[in-house]
Amino acid sequence: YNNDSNVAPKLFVPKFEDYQKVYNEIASRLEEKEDYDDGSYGPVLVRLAWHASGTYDKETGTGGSNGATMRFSPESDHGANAGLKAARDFLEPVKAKFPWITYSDLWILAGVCAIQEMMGPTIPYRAGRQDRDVAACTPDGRLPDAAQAQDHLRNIFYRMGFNDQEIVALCGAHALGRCHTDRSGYSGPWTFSPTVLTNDYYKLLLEEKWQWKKWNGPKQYEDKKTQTLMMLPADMAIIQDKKFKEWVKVYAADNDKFFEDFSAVVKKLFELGVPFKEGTETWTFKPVNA
Ligand code: ZEM
Repeated sequence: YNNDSNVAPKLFVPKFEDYQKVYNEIASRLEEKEDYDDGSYGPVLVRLAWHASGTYDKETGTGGSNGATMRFSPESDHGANAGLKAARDFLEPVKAKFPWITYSDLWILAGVCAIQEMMGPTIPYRAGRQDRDVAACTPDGRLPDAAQAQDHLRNIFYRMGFNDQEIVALCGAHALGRCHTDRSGYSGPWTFSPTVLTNDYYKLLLEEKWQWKKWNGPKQYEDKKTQTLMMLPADMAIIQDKKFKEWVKVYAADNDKFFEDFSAVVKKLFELGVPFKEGTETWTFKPVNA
């Protein structure tokens, strides 16, 4: 049987080393493209991974990071996802170079890479997400609305399976990035170092005086002192709510504790709705530029 058609095609089974190569490629593109926004695509990559995951509904098992259905309309056109094309486009050349990786695994790997490269904690990662088609798009309205407060946050995040401590730990991601008037309508960064992950979000929430910003845009807060930082009504809700505020104090006082809890809760977020095969290994990637 010296006939090629009788030879089973060799399946490429990617290993840890292969995913580390993809990680390295994302990290080097982050370094290279430093003329974007505050100097990094990192924050918008984190937002992409979060919006891919945060559609999860634990009752129906729908949504979550398995599927990458934000590639398709209607999900790509949901108001909450405005501006995330920048993140998806950033990753296209990476997908082209490593076509074996699914979009779903790539978007989450990019979130992990961005957090680590922006000096955040190590985020353990498992591979195995499968892309799904347009039929798996989730309905609009599953992601939180920035104009609302604690009841809404609890409704939305309990639906994903998170508790109060986890909600507050997740919000610390707002140490990164900014609001864009042409995306959400809101404006400005939460911290003075939007491309470095720190617990400053919690410190600023507690330590600064916050006032309504006087402008024609949606209702948001600004810090009284410099009027350059912002908080969304949803951010302010976590110090207006007694139970949430206890966790804000914990994370404001202890960056190590924030990093530990943030790593655990982001791993949980990024794995919502993913049917991993039994025995799937958990990997940690070596940071490149951090
Ligand atoms: Zn965000 N987020 N988010 N967030 N978010 C924005 C930007 C970023 C809420 C929200 O309405 C907004 C989480 C939770 C919540 C990031 C990560 C995570 C923006 C601005 C808004 C309006 C978008 C724009 O204009 O570009 C609300 C209401 C939340 C509920 C608590 C969680 C959880 C996150 C990750 C774990 C990040 C990194 C950004 C910055 C994006 C960028 O482009 O700079």
